[in-house]
Amino acid sequence: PKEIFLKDYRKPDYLFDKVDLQFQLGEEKTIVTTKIVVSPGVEGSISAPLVLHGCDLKLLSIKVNGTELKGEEYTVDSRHLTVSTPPAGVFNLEIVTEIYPQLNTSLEGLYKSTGNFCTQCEAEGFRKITYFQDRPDVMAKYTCRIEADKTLYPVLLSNGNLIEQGDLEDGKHFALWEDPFKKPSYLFALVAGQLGCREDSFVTCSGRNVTLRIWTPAQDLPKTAHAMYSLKAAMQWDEEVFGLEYDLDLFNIVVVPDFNMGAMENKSLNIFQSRLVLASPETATDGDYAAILGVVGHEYFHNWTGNRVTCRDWFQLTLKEGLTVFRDQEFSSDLGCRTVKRIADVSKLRIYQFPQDAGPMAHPIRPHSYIKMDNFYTVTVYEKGAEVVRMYKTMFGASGFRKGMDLYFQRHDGQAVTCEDFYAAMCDANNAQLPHFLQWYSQAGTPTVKVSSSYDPSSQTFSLKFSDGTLQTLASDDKPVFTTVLQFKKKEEEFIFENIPEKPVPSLLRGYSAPVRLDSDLSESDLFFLLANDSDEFNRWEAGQVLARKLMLSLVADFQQQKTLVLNPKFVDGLRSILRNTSLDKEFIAKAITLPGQGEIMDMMAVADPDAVHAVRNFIKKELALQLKDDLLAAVASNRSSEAYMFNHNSMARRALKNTCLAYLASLNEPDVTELALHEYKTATNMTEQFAALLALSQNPGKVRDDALLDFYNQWQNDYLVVSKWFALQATSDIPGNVVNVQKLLSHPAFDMRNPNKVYSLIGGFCGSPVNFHAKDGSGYKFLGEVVLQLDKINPQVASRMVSAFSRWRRYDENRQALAKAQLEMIVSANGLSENVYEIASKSLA
Ligand code: DPP
Ligand code: ZN
Repeated sequence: PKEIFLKDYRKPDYLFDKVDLQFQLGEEKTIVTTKIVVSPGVEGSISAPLVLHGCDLKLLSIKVNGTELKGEEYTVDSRHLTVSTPPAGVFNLEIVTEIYPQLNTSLEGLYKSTGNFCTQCEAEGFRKITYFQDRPDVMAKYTCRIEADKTLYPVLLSNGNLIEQGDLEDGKHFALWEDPFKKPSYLFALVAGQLGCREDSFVTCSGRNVTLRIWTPAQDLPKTAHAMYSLKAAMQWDEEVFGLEYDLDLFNIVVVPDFNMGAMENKSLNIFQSRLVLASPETATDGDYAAILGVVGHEYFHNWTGNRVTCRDWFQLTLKEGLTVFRDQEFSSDLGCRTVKRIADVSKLRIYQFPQDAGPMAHPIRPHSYIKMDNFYTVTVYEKGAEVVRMYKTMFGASGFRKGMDLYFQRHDGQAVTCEDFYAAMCDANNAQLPHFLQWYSQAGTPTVKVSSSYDPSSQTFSLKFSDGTLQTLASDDKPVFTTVLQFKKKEEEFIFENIPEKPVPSLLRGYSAPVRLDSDLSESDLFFLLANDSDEFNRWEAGQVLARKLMLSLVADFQQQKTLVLNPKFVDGLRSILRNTSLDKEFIAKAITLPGQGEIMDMMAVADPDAVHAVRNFIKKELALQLKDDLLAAVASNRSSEAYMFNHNSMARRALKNTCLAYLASLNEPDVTELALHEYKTATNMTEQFAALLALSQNPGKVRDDALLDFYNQWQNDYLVVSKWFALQATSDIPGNVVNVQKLLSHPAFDMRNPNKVYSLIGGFCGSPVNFHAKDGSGYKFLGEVVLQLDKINPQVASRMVSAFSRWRRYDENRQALAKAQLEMIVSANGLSENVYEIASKSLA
């Protein structure tokens, strides 16, 4: 396999000015006719060969200026079609290919999902449709004519505006679409099938009336209301916050069950996997509702950050993804609760991105090289990328950030650009220079920043010394003396604060202002003080997490030395007072009493010990449940509600607190709390509460668990999205020896290896349960090794995501290392392995 490097970037030899596509969709095969107006790329270059990408295509014909090329005038191999001496100047290229969407299980290019045709072209799927310069810096105006059977495929969609439609012979019909905006091939989309739509409209700030349609099989239309609400909210928000308006008269969203990614921002024709559109109170949780809001917003926001201004090459992916994640985070914060959203985003970064950045797949937010680009749609490019964008806003303020965005669009609308262009727009708009900031784009790894403080009462000065890192913000205690942004630029820097009458407790890195590990000399009592008093709610939560992490690590050491575990009573008191504090937001309380995940703790150990971490986390959970039982019971009782389901922060916060408390209680596995959980399960009127009760009940092996799981399946067996949750719940379970159950579920009639969502739920879910995936006997590793090879034959992108679970194998003890390594070696040496899986597995072994 060939590795591709950023430093080798060259401009394309040819430009494509206009692309006309014609699809004849059939049951056995599809014929694609591509007409391209080609012009020389670099001025003055003389007839370089025209190299087109292509994959799994059957070439039927190729014409230049209307004349069929002879055999010696072009070459075809499994990846390219090369026209050796194209004419000088502008010419017409016409290529006809035959493809087989019904056999395409990779879900890239054109494929079928439950009888409908759809496409996924990012990053390099367009080359599975036709021969093309399939790279984002080749931007063209497209038309797309679709012909298909009218009964089987009554709805025919592509990007842009519908220009013409009509009937043809033999029961066929056609539709002709034209997209007036230039776009790269990865934003092309086509959908054909039997779909109904929910229609609504939005009037933009300049008075454009936009028709909004969400397409889905007719029976699911009632479940599209929340997605439509989210879309309109996103359109409004982008106008208000960034002055960005939608630019066409039609915006379509199509729902498909089989989709590799979450969703795709194709110009005016977004395609989503069902989970991220379909919701009803009975079938979707608050988490699902929030995810839908965020992702519908995310894909809509790409219309400007991604589509109008796109990436020069795939190394720049974070240019559009980091920025668009940042935008969707802000959108969700503005519509919900900022602190709670920030806590969720930072947790995600810590749980998923930090480990990636410390392992063999570590890469900068702008990678230097890749074998398969699909492998770089990562938490680093997305989530850490969003943190880097957030730092511009921290440094320049909201209005400075907005100025930078305005300048970015003013300079680059209609272009394919780089991360430096974004950086330059931000700096120029603010007349600023950020000399070291570009390092965030080129360096992998999470910086650790050490902070030491000292107070001198005689001179009333307080000093903070930072070493080894990046950027800091600082503020003071509950009656903030002041809040200030300190830019930390050198290897070591000291900041002195004068006229400080008494020793302050610094509240550092407020709102988590830089993606670093903070190693401060704050004492335990400082941290308890911040947990009780910090006026920055994020840092209040953070203080509790720092305490919990320290506590868990020390108990893990006790466990390993077979000492009796004792829970620090101050910690219990701290959480009790949070739980009793009626002035705090309820979802904040839920987050503040939730312990750091097992992965976070393992991440901090020299040798990760899943058994010890699991035992300690369970010990603390039960101990807290025991000691706070009355408060937890009271919280469950007082947070029941008979109101109809509402998607708003207060209702969601109430449910979050109730569900968190119920989970604590059920961990006690005592008859009264089991009874309570069963009661909550049976009386729940929405999925958020029903599923939380099921989760609570399923913590403890036994008949109650088995009955509840069966009951849930029986109730929801006809709803594949709820069934996916049922798979995920069992897959992630900590119950001993769960691999046997998960293995069995692979042959459950509702499971389907070809559906990514089910694979992510069941197999991905299993790998997320440290105690079972890392089982000492290697059973978890063996399970995954076998499944990866099976999956790879069906869908390399999905297989590659699954094999990533092995990547941190060196973090474990020697015995586990040997077992995991054996699986990776078995995978790497398998016949016909995809490049996707090869890249992850071989880099993991390197
Ligand atoms: N569809 C993916 C996303 O929006 C890739 N662009 O992030
Ligand atoms: Zn995106």
